[in-house]
Amino acid sequence: LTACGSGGSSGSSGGAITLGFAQVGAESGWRTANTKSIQESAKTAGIELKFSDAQQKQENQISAIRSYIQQKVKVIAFSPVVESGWDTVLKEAKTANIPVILTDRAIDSPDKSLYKTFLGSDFVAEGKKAGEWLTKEFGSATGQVNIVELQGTTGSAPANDRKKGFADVIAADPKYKIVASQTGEFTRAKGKEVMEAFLKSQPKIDVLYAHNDDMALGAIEAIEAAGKVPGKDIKIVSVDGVKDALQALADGKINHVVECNPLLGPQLMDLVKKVAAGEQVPARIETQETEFDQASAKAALPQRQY
Ligand code: GYE
Repeated sequence: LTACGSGGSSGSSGGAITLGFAQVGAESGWRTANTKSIQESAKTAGIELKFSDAQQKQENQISAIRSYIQQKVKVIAFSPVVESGWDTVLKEAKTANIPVILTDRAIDSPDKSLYKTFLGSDFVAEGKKAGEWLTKEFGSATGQVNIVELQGTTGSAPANDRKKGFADVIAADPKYKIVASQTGEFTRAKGKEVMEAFLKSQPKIDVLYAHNDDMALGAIEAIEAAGKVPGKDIKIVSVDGVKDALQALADGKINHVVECNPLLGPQLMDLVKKVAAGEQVPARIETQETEFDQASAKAALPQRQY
């Protein structure tokens, strides 16, 4: 046995910051990339990560947060599955003096003292970008433009905000009409299922707006199965920018993709260190992102990590 002089080698008790992270689930390619980014950057930053997957259920996230409070982690971070209903559990964290960081999705609580910062995208801006692409693409169309919309998880910030941003832009011209809009829960399977129903109930669909790529990719299967050509008979715009969607864009099956960056891990770990040290952090940190058309998707694909 060696003397204890070098210390610290026995792992977690050597002063490493413990972070409890309550993830939404594994519903999409975006989410998988986000989880990987968080796990890898925690490791790089020397932060001890306790990670849970809520399978898109708020009650699971609440119990994960409660267990992190009980375990006395140093910092809690989470991506809230829906916007409402967090005050009680966040007050419990506050009482226990555990700082909370929101990542990716916001909450609608007016009490801003319940969390230190919110790191993530501007989802209203993303919806607007999708709407702007559409109004350009169909600018010279003379008749009514029939739009179907696949919404994200009901009550989630990205579903609410992407719907709103898009609606605000297309409201400028009454020829744009959302003829059907339903949740596809941000998954491929549900996107396919709901698109099948849209294709049966709607005699004429000009364009699909999907709140994420996975639902668009599921919908493409439904469109092809119905004997139609995605990207031509029905134009498609979606949000995220995962590899499979950029490939579909390069292949002409999707027409436009608005990027939402899932690689939040490194920035999150910086914030964790700062709030653990009691430092002030900005109340809102926005992610930088772009948009893809066919040419830029082809250019981006070889280096795309997710
Ligand atoms: O767009 C979707 C995922 O909250 C931004 O959640 C995230 C969204 C993302 O399931 O693919």
